Amino acid sequence: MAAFCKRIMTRGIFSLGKLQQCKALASESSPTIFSKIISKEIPADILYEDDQSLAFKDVNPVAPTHFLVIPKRQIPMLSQAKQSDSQLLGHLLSVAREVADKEGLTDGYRVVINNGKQGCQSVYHLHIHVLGGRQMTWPPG
Ligand code: TR5
Repeated sequence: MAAFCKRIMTRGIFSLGKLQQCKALASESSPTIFSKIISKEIPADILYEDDQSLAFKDVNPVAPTHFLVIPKRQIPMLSQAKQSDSQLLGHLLSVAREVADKEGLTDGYRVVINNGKQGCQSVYHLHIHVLGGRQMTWPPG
């Protein structure tokens, strides 16, 4: 699909429907602000880093403790993760637990992945939200 999109967008021969699909694909697979945080072009409050992952404080926290765990390799969203990403996905959860411990979230915390439009995802680089330091409610909005 990506090669097809490149072809029709560079040649300018396309149907409107296909163009919309290609634009959506482009925004979901393009590097995001998180790539610049990984490369340190943009500063972030980094809590943990290893060769596969990074954890940093959310710039717009919705809880007293709110940090994100991301893979360094860009997977746009959970629904695009492959079977071969299983180890990495497990690792991200493990990092979330380790950083939550370090941040002192001893009374519990919430782990969230927003996926796609209806999941309210705004940055198309897979990330795990970890929220804590206050009583959560259910269901979420
Ligand atoms: O809505 P989703 O699940 O995609 O979450 C994206 C999260 O990224 C939001 O909670 C934002 O507050 C957070 N975010 C966005 C930016 C940003 C960030 N966290 C840390 N640092 C950030 N920078 C430097 N720039 C952002 N645009």
